[in-house]
Amino acid sequence: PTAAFRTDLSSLLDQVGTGKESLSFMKRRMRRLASQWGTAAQRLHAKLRQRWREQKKILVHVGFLTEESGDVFSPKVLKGGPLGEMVQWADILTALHVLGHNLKISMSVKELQGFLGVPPGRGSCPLTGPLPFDLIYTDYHGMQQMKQHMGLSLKRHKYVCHIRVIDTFGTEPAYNHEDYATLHGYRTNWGYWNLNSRQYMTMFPHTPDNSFMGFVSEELNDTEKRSIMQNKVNNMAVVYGKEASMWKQGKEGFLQILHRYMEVHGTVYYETQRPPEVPAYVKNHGLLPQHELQTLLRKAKLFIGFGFPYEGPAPLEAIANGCIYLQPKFHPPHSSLNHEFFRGKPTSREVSSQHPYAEQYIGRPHVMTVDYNNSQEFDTAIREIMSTEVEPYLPYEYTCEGMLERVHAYIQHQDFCAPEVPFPPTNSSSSRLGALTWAPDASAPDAWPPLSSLRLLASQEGQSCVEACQRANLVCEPALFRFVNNKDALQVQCEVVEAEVNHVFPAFSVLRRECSLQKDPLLYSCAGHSPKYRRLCPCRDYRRGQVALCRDCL
Ligand code: U2F
Repeated sequence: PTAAFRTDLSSLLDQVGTGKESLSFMKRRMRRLASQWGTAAQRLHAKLRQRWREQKKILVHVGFLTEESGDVFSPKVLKGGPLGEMVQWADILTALHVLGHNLKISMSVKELQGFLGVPPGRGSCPLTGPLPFDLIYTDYHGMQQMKQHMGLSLKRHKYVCHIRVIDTFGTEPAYNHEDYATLHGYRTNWGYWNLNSRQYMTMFPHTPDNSFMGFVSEELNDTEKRSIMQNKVNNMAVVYGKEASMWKQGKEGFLQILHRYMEVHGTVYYETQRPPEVPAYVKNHGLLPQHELQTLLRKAKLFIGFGFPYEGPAPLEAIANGCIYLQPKFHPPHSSLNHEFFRGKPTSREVSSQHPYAEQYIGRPHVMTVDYNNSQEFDTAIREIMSTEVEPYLPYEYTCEGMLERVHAYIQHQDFCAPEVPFPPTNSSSSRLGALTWAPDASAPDAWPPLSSLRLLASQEGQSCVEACQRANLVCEPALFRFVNNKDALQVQCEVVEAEVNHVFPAFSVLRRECSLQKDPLLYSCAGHSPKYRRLCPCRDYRRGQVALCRDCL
C-alpha cells in the first residue's frame, strides 16, 4: 500500500487514549501544532515530487508511560516533572501519522501482547509467529517488557531488527554489545541489547553512532518574527528551571548580578506557597501550559539556564521565540564518569555545557556559553545580551518539515534486517587516505547513506571519528564503516594486519606499523578512541540544518 500524507490529526488524537495527565499533555501539544504539521506535510509532499512511499505497519509502544514500568512521569506532568520525553513521543506519533503510515499505539503490556498476538497471562510465551509489523518504536522500558513478558530473547531474535529504541541520551556501541560490555567494563543498567547502534534514536544529534530522531518546536512566519522583535523587553529574563530543586545551592551569586540588570521571571511549580529556593525578587508564574510559556518567551530577551536539566527542548523553544539562551560551560565536562545524572547511562559522551547542541550547532548570537563562576565574564555576557538584537531562529531539523523529512528517510532507507556484507574494494589505488576521497568501485553494493557521500579520514591519536569528521566539517557515518574496514583503505605501511573485536577498530598504530581491522560489525563505533591508535573514519557530508541526511540521502 501507498503512504499518503495526512493533514488531519483527529484519528490520531482518538488513538492516543485518555485518563492520564501525560496523555492530555501530548494531545494538547498535538492540537496546538496541528496546522504547522499540515503545512509541513504539504511542503514535503511537493519536495518529494510524487515519489512513491510504502505504507508501513508500525507499532508504537511507549514503555515509560506503562503502569508496568511504574509510570513515574504521568503524576508529575503538572508538577514540574520532565516533559521532554512526552514532547518527543507526541511528535514521533504525529510524524508517523502525518507521513501516512498504519499506526497502532500501545501504552500497556496487555495492549502490547494483544498487538503482537501473544495470548495474555501466558507469562513469558515466546514470540514465534511472523511479526505483524514492519517497525516497532519503543524505549528501554518497552525492551525490558518484551523480554520479560514475551520471552523476546534479544540475541538476534528475528523481530529485533524491526525495533527502534527511543533513547534520549544515546547508547554507544561499546555499551550495546553484551559480551564486549561485560568483558571491558561497559555494562550499565540500560545497555547491552546487541542492536545495531543506529536502532537507538536520540533526542539531539549526540553520537552519530545512533540515529537522530529529535522533536519539533514552534515555527514563526516573517510577520510574527518582526512583531516579536519589536515587542522584546530588553531587561526581561526567564529562568530555565520548572522545579524548585533546580534553583538550589550556589545560584545566589550570579542571580544577584542578573537581578542588577534585569527583571527575573520564573515558571517554577509550587503547590500553595512560593518555593523557598526562589528569591523574592523573582516573578514566579508557576508552571505554565506550553502555549503560555511561549507567550512569556516572546517578550523575554534572555532565557537563562542553571545547569540542569541537561539537553531539554526548552532552550530551542526560547531561541525560536527570539530569546538569547545563556548557559553555563562545564569545566571539566560532565559525563557518566563524574556526574550522578549520567552515571550508568550507556555513553562516554562528555557534556561540555548544559546544552551542547545549542552551544555547538547554534552558538552566537543566539547562544552564549560562559563560566558562571567568573562574575566578570557573567556580567559582561548579561550586558552584551541586553544590547544585542537577534531574530527568532529554529534549525531546520527541528521544524515539522525537517522532522518529517528525516523520519521519512529513515523509514524508507534504514534496514537492519539485511545482513551487513563487508565490501573489500578490488581497486585499491582508488582509496587514498589523506586525499580525503575514496572512489568506490562500480560493483559496490547499495548503501544508505550512499557511497557517494563517503569521505575517508584518519583521526589523530586519541581522537574519535566523531571529532575527526567534525573537524573536517563532515559527520561520522557508521553505516559506511563496512566499506573502509579493509587493508586497502588503510593505505599505510602495515607490518601486521590483524582483525580484532575492539571498538576502536579499524585503526592503525604509526609507531608499531600495526593495522587493525574490526572483526565484529556490531562494534563499529564513531565514538571510540584510544591514545595508541589513529582511527580510520568513514565521514560523510550533511545537509545544512539536517545533519542526519547527506546531500544524496533523500
Ligand atoms: C529534559 O527534560 P525536561 O522536561 O525537564 O526539559 P525542559 O527543557 O525543561 O522542558 C520540556 C518542556 O516543558 C515545557 C516546555 C518544554 O517543551 O515547553 N514547559 C512547560 O510546558 N511549562 C513550563 O512552565 C516550563 C516548561 C529532557 F527533555 C529529558 O530528556 C531529560 O531526562 C531531563 C533531564 O536532563 O531534561
